[in-house]
Amino acid sequence: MAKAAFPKIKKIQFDGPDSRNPLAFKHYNESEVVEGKTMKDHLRFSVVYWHTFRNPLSDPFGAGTAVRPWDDGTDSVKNAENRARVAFEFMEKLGNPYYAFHDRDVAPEGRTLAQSNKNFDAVVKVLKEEQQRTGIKLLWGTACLFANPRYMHGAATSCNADAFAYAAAQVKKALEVTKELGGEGYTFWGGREGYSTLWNTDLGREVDHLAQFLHMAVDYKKKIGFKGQFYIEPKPKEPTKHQYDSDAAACLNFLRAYGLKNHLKLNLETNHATLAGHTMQHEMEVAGSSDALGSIDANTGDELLGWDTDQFPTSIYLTTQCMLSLMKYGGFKTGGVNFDAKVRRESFEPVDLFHAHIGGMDAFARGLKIAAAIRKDGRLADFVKQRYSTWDSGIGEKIENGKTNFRELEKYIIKKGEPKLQSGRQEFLENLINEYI
Ligand code: XUL
Ligand code: CO
Repeated sequence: MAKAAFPKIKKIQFDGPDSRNPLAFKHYNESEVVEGKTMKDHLRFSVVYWHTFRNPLSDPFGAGTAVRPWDDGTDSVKNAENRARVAFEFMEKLGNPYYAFHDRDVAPEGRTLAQSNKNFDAVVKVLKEEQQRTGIKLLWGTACLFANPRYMHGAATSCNADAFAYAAAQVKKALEVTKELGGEGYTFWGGREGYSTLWNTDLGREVDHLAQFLHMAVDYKKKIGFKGQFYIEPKPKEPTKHQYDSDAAACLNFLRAYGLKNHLKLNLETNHATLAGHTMQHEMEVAGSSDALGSIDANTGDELLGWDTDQFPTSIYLTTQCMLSLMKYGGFKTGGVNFDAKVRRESFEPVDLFHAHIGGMDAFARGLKIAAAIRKDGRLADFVKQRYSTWDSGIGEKIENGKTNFRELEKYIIKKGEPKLQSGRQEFLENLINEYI
């Protein structure tokens, strides 16, 4: 094995809530059982390659600040192979069971597609070895269809058919690699699948193309026998002004309209939800109630900054909401808590990568424990059940079963008179949640 990249850092241990060791878990105890399942299996934590190992921590006003002593600064395959080993050293020490990548995060793009595929294969060989050595698995793979200038107008929704074809070829390879590495899923995030101005855009035609693209991916998945779950990841804007897969509801409408609903679930991201003017809880409920809750990209935005800051999640209120919705819909099947998050530009040292992930994992472990306690308490669920009780019998039951009509309802209400008013008890419920936070 190569020289250790994090020689001073030992395997991160669970030390318990009273520990003052910054490089220990206070709440994430992977073998602790909650509601009959270990924390490890509930949360299925995943580290993202693009932020954790590739983000230089630049912003529009300044150069990258990240200090990554193992990186020789070149775009060589050798450097990429070495970085892959470093990534696994990091993850082994952190103790996350999964990771995720884009094709171009792990290996440099070549001058031709054939060269890019060759570079990719070389690094995939290392990833495979490291997966076998450590037992860390691929949560999902994806292709970067937004960084190269050829995709400036989008990939599957580009005005140019050759750009579409290039993207298809790239996804074909990424699917093959994801299968080869035993990936449990594959994500489609529409990096530039949207528009910047409608003056030059045939919106209907572009959305049709996106559906054709996904149908071809579904066909190819079957052809190669890839069994992983497909996800679509909503985001309303950035980099484009408007993205077609803008939120969970828009994605579901698109998937249903084009006969894709059975083939893709949603990969929801907190900061994308807030950019869309929703909460993550809203997005998870929209997906969950349509049996489409697949995986989550766990991060958070900043209340005062209006863009996708992709910060690590630290709010216990947020993680509790996520875990309550997740558990309500039966937990992850193929997905996980994927930290699509980056350290901030000022946190440029390698150790900051550990602090960030430990914090995110502990925040979710607390969210899990709190959600389990709220579920055990039962008052929240009871309240919601009681709130809808008029639907459980009588006229409500008849309506739900499609056994009545407007004429009967008119007769019913003439006899019955005004509905009984009921309080929503929002403050009571907020207080109840705070009993557990
Ligand atoms: C971008 C984003 C992506 C996807 C994968 O905002 O979230 O990193 O998760 O392409
Ligand atoms: Co994401």
